[in-house]
Amino acid sequence: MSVGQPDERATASSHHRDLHREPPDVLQRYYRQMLTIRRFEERTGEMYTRANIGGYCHLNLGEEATIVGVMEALRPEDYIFTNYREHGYILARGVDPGPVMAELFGKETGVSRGRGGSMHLFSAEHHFLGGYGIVGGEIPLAVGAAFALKYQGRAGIVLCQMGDGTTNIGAWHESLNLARLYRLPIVFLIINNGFGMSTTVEKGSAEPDLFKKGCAYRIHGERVDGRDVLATRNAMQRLRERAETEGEPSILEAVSYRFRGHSVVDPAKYRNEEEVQRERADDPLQRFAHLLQEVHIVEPGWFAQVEEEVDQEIQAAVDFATTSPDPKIDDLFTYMYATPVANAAGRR
Ligand SMILES: Cc1ncc(C[n+]2csc(CCOP(=O)(O)OP(=O)(O)O)c2C)c(N)n1
Repeated sequence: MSVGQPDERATASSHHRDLHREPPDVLQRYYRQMLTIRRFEERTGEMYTRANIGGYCHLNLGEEATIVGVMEALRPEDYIFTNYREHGYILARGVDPGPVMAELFGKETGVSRGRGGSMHLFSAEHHFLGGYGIVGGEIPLAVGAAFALKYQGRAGIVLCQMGDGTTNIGAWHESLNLARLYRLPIVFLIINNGFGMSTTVEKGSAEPDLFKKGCAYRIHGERVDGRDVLATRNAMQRLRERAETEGEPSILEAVSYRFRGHSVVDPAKYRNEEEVQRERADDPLQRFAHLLQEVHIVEPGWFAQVEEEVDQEIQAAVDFATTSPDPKIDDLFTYMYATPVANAAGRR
């Protein structure tokens, strides 16, 4: 498996000296956001096994540094499209954990009014345009949004997130072609967490260096250590700038490891325990905590305090979701489509 051992020449990662250049409050914010995603996902897994959440549910455990890194590089005018493994992205975009958890519970107070669930989180106000359950489904839509930005002469770019397995889907290749032909302001973010369900990158892709897969379309690609929040943010900032000012679409491959199974119900029997333990030992959150401690950016007791605050925040989200009302049966088809659909209620 090449995950965790990305091509050194192509992989950027940060060091102690990089930390000294950053304001301490910024670094503390990054840690807090990563911890929020970690705790949110752990509680989500628990809520699923308690049958408070139904349907499909995929967690971002192990991908927290990538998420915070890329989202911190974006601006409010940018738009985000993701696959179904998106809880962390919408939290990092600034949406409260309460309405996100309520959506997973299928409640009326959820970000998609409980009609979407885990795979279809959405907030137009935050320019967060989903959450898609069809592998690769988000990609042509993201390219369309990038086209609209350019056509309307608006500022901003589109971030199009996907998994490693998605790079074998035809729609991605068609989208890359159009993105470069029209010189659209878009960054394609590949989360290389090692697996598309149970299939390794090497078994699924003839070119396992995924960041190179845009070469047929003359699209620049880079690989970054996705467990390194600063390296990921820096790479994303550069590529964002290129997309906006030069109309150069690009690919960013962030390498990490999926700490749990594909979805919450997958026992992941296809991986051996030794590999899982080895990869978990390089936990992005712990790695960042050690760096912060080594460069004396936080006071003793700070981690425990943040831990407590985040736990309380996520508990409040769970309480909000638990006490929120279900959608009314008569309303179940409301908000499903932008325009009226004939006999929608009759299909109940
Ligand atoms: C078009 C389509 N084919 C198959 C599936 C079933 N499926 C769901 S997730 C998945 C694997 C995708 O893996 P990857 O792109 O690496 O994303 P990750 O789950 O690692 O985030 C597959 C095959 C689907 N949802 N849509």
